[in-house]
Amino acid sequence: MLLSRTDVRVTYRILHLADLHLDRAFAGLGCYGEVARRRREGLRQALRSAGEAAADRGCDLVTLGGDIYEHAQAGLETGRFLATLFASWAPMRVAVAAGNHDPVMPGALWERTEWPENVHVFREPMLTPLSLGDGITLWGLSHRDPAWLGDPLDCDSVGAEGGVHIALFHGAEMGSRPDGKSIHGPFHAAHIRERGFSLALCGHYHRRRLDAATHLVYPGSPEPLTFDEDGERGPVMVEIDNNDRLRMEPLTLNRWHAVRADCDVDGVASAAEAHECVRDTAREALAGLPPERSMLRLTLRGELPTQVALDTAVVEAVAVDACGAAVVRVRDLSTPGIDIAAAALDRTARGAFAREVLGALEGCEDEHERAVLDDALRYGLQALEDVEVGLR
Ligand SMILES: [Mn+2]
Repeated sequence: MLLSRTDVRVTYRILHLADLHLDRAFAGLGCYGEVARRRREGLRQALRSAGEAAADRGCDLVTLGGDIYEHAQAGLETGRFLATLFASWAPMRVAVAAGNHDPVMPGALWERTEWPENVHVFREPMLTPLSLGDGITLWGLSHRDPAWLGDPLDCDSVGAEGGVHIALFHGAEMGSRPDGKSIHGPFHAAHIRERGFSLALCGHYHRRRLDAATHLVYPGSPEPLTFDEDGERGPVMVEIDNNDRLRMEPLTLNRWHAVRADCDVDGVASAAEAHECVRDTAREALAGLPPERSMLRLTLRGELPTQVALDTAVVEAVAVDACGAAVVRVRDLSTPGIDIAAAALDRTARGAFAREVLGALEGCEDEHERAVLDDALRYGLQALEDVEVGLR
């Protein structure tokens, strides 16, 4: 009896992640010592969890879209951690396209570490093919220095001979660049399909983006690295078949949370009243989240009467006490409730001071200089009114 062959596999499963930033210092977040160490261990845990999720879902391949570690901080031990973990994922394959934080340059872990057989590191700064079998080809490239500015999609069209083609690289999609985000590997999403790719698995932008129209995937950073990186995070699961059918599913696996909240201290009568307001805001902001793995940035807003002096460090401690967050950072953007125009009319030293600073402000075009003068006016008028000066 002839058996008809119906078991030809047509679906290929990939778990894609990027921008893990292993060994990050986290000082910019106000994380030091123990908390910073927990955050760094959390990044390693995120990679372990990604591998487990890939295995659970029957993935054939894990793709890494760059910035997996930070070159300046990462040591050989991080290379060993990666090599051991990747080896444990076999028979799943692992494909690496390095980014601007972990470029393939002399001394890079991608160069110094001995990688297990299931790992493929793309080393060229132009898209190079790796056959995945079943007519599917992965094209990857790596940044070779931290300031590479080439266009990853500046290449000939692929796919003239058929098959499914997937691109893997770290780059900045120019049609959707967030304000102020650095340009490393600039490209345009429209070129993905134009160059014959069914899909581009990318890294660089830390916010998740799955674009069904252009077939562009940014998984985002799997754990929040700044206060702006709020919301659900994790790798993206991609299924692609021989007929170019594509399905994308973002996974939410983050264990840490970044939260931003505004606290309105307008017109509070005392520091105690402001602190009460801070407590309420902090508790509300962290509702439902694990406080020991949450980082809160609290912004004070509103007009603060001059007799109320708020010390940022004290406000941070008050918020930590109230909500138990691992990290609280306070930004004081409140304005002093001082009638500056009236103060400038005083026939006192305070009036003379106000006139002097207002005069300097009038002729000042430099933004930084203006901010300094604004602070001088605020602190000076508080001090000369004989109230306690709260530093922000
Ligand atoms: Mn990054």
